[in-house]
Amino acid sequence: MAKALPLIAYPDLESRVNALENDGYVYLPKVVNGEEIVELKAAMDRLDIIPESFDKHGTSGNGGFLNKHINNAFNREITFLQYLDKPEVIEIEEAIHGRDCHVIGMTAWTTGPGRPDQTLHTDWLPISLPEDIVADPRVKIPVFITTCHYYLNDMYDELGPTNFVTGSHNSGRSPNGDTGWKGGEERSIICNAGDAVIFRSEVWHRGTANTSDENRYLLQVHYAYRMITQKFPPYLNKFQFDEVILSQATSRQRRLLGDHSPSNYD
Ligand SMILES: O=C(O)CCC(=O)C(=O)O
Ligand SMILES: [Fe+2]
Repeated sequence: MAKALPLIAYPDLESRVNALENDGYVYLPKVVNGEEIVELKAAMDRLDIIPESFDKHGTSGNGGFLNKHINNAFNREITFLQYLDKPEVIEIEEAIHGRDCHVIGMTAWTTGPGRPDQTLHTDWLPISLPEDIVADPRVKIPVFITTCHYYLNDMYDELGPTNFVTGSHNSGRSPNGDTGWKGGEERSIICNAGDAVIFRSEVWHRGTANTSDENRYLLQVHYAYRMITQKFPPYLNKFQFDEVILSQATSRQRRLLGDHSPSNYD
C-alpha cells in the first residue's frame, strides 16, 4: 500500500500552474460543495449506458465488479455542464492549454468493490525523449493534455485512490513496468469528497484496487490544446449534442464543447 501524498493547496494561479508543470499534478481542495456532490452522485446513478458511445457497465457477481463508465457526461444531464468550467479549474486549464483550449472528454465513472489495481501508466506520452534532454532548461514540453479528477467520496486506501509518482513526466517515457522514478515511489491521493486533482497526461499514475464495500464516484474532465481533437463518440456524425442542454451553455462552455473562432486548418 502506497503512502499518502502530502496534499499541498497552492494559493494562487501561478503556483498551481507551476505545480502542474513541475510535479505533474495540482491538488485543489473543496471545488465541489456538499449539495453538488449529492446531485452529481445521483445523476451518475441515473445514467444508463449508450453502447455506441463506448459506455461500459460491468456489474458485480460471477467474479465481476461494478464498473460504470459513461462518456460525454456533459451531454446527458444538465447537472454535468458546470463541470466543464468550474472556476478554479478552468483558470488553470486556460493558463496551461491556451485561452482557446477545449474539453476533449468528460466521463462519469463509478467503480465498485473488486475493482483491481491498474498498472502504473501515462495516459498519453506525446513526445518520448531521453531524460537528459527533458532536464535541459532550454527544453519546455507543452502540457498537451490534462485531466481533472473530481473525487466525490472521502478517499481512503481501501476505496482505491489514484496514485502518482511526482515529477515522473520528466522521465520522458512511460513506466514500462517501473514502480518509481529517481527514487520517488508512487503516493496516494487521500483527499476529501469535493476535492479535485488536475494532472498532465505524461505523469505516471494509476487507479488502485477497491477492497472496500463502497462504490467510488469519480468525474473526469479531459482538457487539451485546441489542436488536439475532441473525443465525443460515436463518430461519423453519430454524436449529437443535446439541444436542450446546449441551449443552456454559456459562451465559454460552448467554446469548450467546440464552438471555436476560425483558426489554423479551419
Ligand atoms: O481510477 C483512477 O483513479 C485513475 C484512472 C486512470 O488513470 C485511467 O483510467 O487511465
Ligand atoms: Fe490514467
